[in-house]
Amino acid sequence: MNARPDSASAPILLSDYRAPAWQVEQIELDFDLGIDATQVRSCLRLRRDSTQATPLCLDGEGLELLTIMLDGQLLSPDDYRYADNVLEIDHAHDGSVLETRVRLNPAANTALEGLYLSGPRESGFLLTQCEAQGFRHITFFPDQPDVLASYTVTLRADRARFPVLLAGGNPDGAGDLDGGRHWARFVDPHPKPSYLFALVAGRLEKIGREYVTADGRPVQLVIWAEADAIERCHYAMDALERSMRWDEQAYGRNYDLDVFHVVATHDFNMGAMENKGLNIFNAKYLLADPDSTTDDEYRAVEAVVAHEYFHNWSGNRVTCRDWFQLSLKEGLTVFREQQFSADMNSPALKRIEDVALLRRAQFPEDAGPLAHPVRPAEYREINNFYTATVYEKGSELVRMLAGRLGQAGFRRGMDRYFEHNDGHAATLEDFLGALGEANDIDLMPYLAWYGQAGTPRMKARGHYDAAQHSYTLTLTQHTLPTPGQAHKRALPIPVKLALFATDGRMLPLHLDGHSNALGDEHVIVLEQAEQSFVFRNIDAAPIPSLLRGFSAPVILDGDYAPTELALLLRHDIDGFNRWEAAQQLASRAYDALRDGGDTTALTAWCDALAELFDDELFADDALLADLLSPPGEIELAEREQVVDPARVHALRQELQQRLGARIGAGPLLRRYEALAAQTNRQLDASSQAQRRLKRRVLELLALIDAPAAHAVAAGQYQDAPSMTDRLAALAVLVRGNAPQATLALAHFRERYAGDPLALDKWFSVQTQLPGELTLARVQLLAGDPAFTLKNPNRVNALFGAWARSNPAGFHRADGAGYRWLVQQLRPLDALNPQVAARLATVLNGWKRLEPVRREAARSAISSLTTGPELSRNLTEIVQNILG
Ligand code: 0A1
Ligand code: ZN
Repeated sequence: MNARPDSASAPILLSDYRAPAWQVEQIELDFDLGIDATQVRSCLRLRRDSTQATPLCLDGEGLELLTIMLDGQLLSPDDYRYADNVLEIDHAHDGSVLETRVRLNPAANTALEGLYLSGPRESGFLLTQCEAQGFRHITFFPDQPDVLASYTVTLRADRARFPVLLAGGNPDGAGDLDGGRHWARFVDPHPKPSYLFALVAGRLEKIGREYVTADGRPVQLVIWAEADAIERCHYAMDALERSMRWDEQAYGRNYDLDVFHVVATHDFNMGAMENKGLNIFNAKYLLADPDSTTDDEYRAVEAVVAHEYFHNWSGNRVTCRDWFQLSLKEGLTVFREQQFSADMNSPALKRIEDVALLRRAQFPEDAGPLAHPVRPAEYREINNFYTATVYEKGSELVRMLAGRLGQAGFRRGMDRYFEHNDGHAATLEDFLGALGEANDIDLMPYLAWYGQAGTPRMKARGHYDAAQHSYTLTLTQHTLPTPGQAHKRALPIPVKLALFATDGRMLPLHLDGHSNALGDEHVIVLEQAEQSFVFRNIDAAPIPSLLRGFSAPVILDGDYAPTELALLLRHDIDGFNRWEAAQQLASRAYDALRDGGDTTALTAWCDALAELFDDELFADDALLADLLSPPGEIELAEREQVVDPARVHALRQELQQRLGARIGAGPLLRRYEALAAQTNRQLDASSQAQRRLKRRVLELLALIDAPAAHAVAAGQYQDAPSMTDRLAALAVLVRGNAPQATLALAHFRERYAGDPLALDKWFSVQTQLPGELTLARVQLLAGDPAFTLKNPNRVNALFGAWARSNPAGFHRADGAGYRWLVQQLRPLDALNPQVAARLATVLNGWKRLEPVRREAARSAISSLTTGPELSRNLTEIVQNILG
């Protein structure tokens, strides 16, 4: 239903939750599949909660109702009402069987929610997306996650047009029908909520593998894709097998059906979907080969395959009571994936990558008008709440709990959580309760984290008392108000710490209140607004290494001298905190450039990194690449009261120039050549690390000797054996507006014309043109024949990459960027409200822009509040952003 921004529908409140009056014990679904017309017959066996007098109400959106039968009787319109997306039926009782028939038009479904067509009508295939509320676009049903039913699904279709028929659950027969048609049936033995239903039908190829679970169940693993992509699914198959083994070993969780299907589509609103037994993936997170996939994308494929697989327990076997509990499955599953990826790759690099994402995507969300708690108290459109806060901050909260319990305790708690809630729709209280009870610890104080928006700011101040040989660490916390939450409370903040002597040694910790020595690393918990911790037997003022491994999602003000940060950067053995010291030092160097005057931090940052760069004993190329990267423009902007994105960009460029100059063009070039001599397309850690450092070295070189770097990049582009090297070179050419860029872009376009995922990169990379040049290029690309608003990946590759990854290019002082983006939002919203609403969130930070841009952004966003109606999705985002 459409709504005007000024007449928004009433919000849904967590406090209004009531257990459903009607349950569905069993659902039989019959699909008669066609591209323009699909008929769905659904048969529900109902259970009524006798304590509630509520009439039977089923959700249904955009359904063409054909017939309704209740207990074998055809209903007349007097017996039901279908209005405002609710079907209300009279005379149903406990044990009633309700049969409805509806007709759908999948080809007309551009919102990609419910049943839709992926690809051209002649050759594309049909598929479903039901989370969060897509099932109501398929049939009438109480479409909420606390209604768990057993599914029997029968698909019928023309055999030539739809040779492959799939649904979730185990196969339960298939055969021919008259007239060139065929059928297939699937039965899911595990009751599930409607959002986990899925079907797929069309011409698809497969790769398969047999897997035997730790408890001895043989499982057919099958990945399906269109013919031109199927050979690019082998990496995902390996990743799936690794994920299944890991979940058995790390959590004792076995797979529970005889088949596990995975399908790739190019038309998908999100990353992937964990439908029971039939995962559906955005092709971007499933297909991989060295010629078209970068190293970062390989890791993303592995992570998303694992994430969806892990949902089988954290989400499917134990699901959510209501959508407010979304982080119960998402935060937990992100955390499980992060653990898995850390085990498969480098733990330090994974942590750096995840924290960088948190800071880039979640901290700004938490600091702006869209801030919301990990468990929101209200929403209007649930699809707007698949956010970095629910996912990434949600994962950080699980990490804190896991840290509090220790490895064995967390496993004990998770075992209890899965056992006690298996087959149920649970809440965050159930989760914290199970973890706590299994360990005899009250974890309920951590619930406050789930209900409070905003990133806590923690200050640390140290005082050394030479006479007492003691060091007092005083921690304070404060969280700024967020929309609807003026007053914040103190949260339990676990701070993992170590103390370093000035020679780089870690000191043994003797903390007041603890009789025994604590080793050289310990977790203290800040529970109040201010608390002090006293360490004894300390012979000289130490340097604290705080929040090791990023033990809590807070913003730390550590009051360090630049030399202290430089010491941690050299000596900390916690890889994450080493990087963190470099980030802090770079931020201070940035402040120095911005404010003029004292350049101690800038010098300390450059010197420390130049020393590491030259240190032949420092062998971790990937970590070195990350150490050499200052915080991104979005993170640096978060430090400013008033943001001028062009100035942030210029200062960050200057910062990197200073670093490049300090290391020197000669050493950079020599290092580049040494790394380039090892070039290959292997995926092992050291080959990936070599490519990562090579890219960083080339980027630094481009800032101090552009002609030399561009010549090198042009050569690298031509000779690159992998997409990682090719795209890195192309990005350097485009960002530097190098003369060689034109030819390389033309070559790339031609070479990858038939590969949508590679073509997305061609669109994205050009959004990185510097400054004023960007908008004209983005406009030109929007008119390219390969551009379409109908494909979410393409929209994100162009508009998303422009607005998110090139702030200086997007935030033009004349406001032309905002006006043009807003113009695109209207037609996009008419096609696909989810994608439009998500894209609109790029304007989240407008209130902190400098006055000229702020006014331009406000006026552009406000223009959406008049004129033709917007979707509920976009309406909610626009209203909240305007505040
Ligand atoms: N549960 C999926 C994410 C997802 C959410 C909504 C979707 O459609 C609107 C699709 C996917 C996950 O966490 O992977
Ligand atoms: Zn998920």
